[in-house]
Amino acid sequence: MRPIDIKNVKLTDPFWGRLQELVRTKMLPWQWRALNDEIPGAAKSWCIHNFRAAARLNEKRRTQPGFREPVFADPGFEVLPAQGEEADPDRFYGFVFQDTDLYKWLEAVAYSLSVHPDAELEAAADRAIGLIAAAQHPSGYLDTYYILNGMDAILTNLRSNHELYCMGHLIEAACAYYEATGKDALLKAARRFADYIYLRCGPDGDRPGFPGHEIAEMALARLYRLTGEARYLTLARLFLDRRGREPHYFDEEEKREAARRGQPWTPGGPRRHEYSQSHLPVREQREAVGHAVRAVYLYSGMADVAALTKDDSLYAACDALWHSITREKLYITGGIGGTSRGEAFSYPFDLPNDAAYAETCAAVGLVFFARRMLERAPDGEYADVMERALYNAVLSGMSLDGQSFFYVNPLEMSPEACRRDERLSHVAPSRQKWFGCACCPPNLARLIGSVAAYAFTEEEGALRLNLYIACEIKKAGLTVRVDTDMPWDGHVTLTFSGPAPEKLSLALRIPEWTDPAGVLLDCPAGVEKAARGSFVTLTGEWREGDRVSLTFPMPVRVLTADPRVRACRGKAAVARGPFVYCAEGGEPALCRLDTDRLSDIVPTPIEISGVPMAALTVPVKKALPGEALYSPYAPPQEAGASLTLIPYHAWANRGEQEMRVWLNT
Ligand code: FUB
Ligand code: ZN
Repeated sequence: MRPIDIKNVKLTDPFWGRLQELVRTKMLPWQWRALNDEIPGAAKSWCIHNFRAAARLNEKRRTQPGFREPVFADPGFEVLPAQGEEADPDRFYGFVFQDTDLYKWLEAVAYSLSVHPDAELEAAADRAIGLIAAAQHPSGYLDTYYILNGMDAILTNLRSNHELYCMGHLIEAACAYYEATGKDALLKAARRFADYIYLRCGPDGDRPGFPGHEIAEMALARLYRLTGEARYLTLARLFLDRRGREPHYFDEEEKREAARRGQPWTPGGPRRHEYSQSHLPVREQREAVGHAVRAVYLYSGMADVAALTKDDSLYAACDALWHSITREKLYITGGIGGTSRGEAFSYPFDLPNDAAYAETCAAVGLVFFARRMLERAPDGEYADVMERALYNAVLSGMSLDGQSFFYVNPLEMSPEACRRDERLSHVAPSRQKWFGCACCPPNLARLIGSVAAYAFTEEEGALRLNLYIACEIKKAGLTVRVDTDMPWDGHVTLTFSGPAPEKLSLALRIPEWTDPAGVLLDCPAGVEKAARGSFVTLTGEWREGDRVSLTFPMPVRVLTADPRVRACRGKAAVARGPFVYCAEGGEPALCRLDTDRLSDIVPTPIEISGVPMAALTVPVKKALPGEALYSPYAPPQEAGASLTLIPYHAWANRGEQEMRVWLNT
């Protein structure tokens, strides 16, 4: 099955509708200003600056006879103006992958335009696309870092310098923009770049490498689906197949560079290629390792290529990697990446709560991977994990007003520890307006904007609801209206309309957070019901006025972790529906859940930043401060108290306060 075309879905959902409107009216304009370095006090993006500089340079190339190309003198991974110096309008600044911030922004704009025409936004996007096209090198190559710093060094450092990552994001944006608007200027630029890369990195190219930071694989698969051009799929597959082969391409690259500099080559540690998931051929990979964003982007690309080439060995690796993540390396929030060292997966069950990395982009990438696994098989586990990540680790990446962002999403945060503990220097106590490395904010915008493609999958004659989001779905001649009060309560009604009866097989997910025995399903007579894993399938002919109603009990759940997760020993987390809850304020470190009174936990309405949601008040025992640092053991002196828990994604919207997901018991 394939994701639904989001143009066929009209969201009416208060939860996701608010978020999409926030993306359109606040985040996209805010991010546009950020890309133009117009937000006072925020880290500079340099993104538009770089494209402008590259466009000017191209103009000189075209018009100045005897123009001298810049010669690459490695300016580093992040280039900033020297202390006290003015920025040079013709130089590249920022991280090597800075271009991608604009591409992600454009992709998010495309999704927004797909469902909500906005002439002003589209005009701004078209201007940005004009700038991108002007910045493209005459060869088709397009990465402003090298265009400005020296084309002589392109494709010499695939391990680190992100050119193929830039291409991947460009392709994603181009496909989305074409699908949304029918305009092909960006698609042409993306295809020219991809064609150039095919020449250099394809089967007969002189640079037979693969991306150090994945995304090109899934992007090329998308470009192949859109254009039908086989070489894009060939290239995607080559990028997968070349990983983990000896001699290792990245070692060879480094050797060449060392030789050029007249230096000896010394290999890094034996696990050095785990970081980029190139330590083993992809079909032999079984454990999720290395940089977490790269990993889940790779696994998504593997699933795409597996689907397109019917490659079961690739799917087998996807299955194993999925299990490695979900059985051993997944935070309860759906975050991934247990260590800040290399922004990476740690070893199994190493999921520290305060030192968690759990980058927003990694959770976004896990949603990508989950969706692709779900396209292959209606296994509710994929949808459960997708939902867990989406409603928790992804959304915690942004403030409720959409104007500040977390890069790192810990499950426990003490403002004092953040300020004073060097080991937690990667953890921020509050969201930031922007980042020098701003991968996360536009990733959020593009995912929120396309959420319908994750909620609904389809094929001819079949529609699957992975998530329940209020909307109207057009499916052939039918319109299916979904009314629901999810994510806060578990009622769903589907109402059908259409000029003539139509056959449709409808798969509805039974979420893992419900009590399956209590699920109530009511559907028209004559419709066949069948259980398929965690989906119930209703097959029949649907006609005007037909209704299906579903009620999922949404109990408060008190959860525990596998005892091997040392950070969670003796702790419990509280969840309801798709949301994981956290305590914010109230000195949660001093409290323990009063486990005799768990049935007292009931949802109560609360507003945070003007956004209504459900809080949970939990009874706790709160320890009184001791008289000495150490004393002979005696049961702790405690007083009865309560803690107000809020959905995890909504933390840090009320100032800096201690936060924790896992409560003592
Ligand atoms: O390397 C590009 C992006 O920057 C990664 O995906 C993020 O983890 C950040 O390192
Ligand atoms: Zn990120």
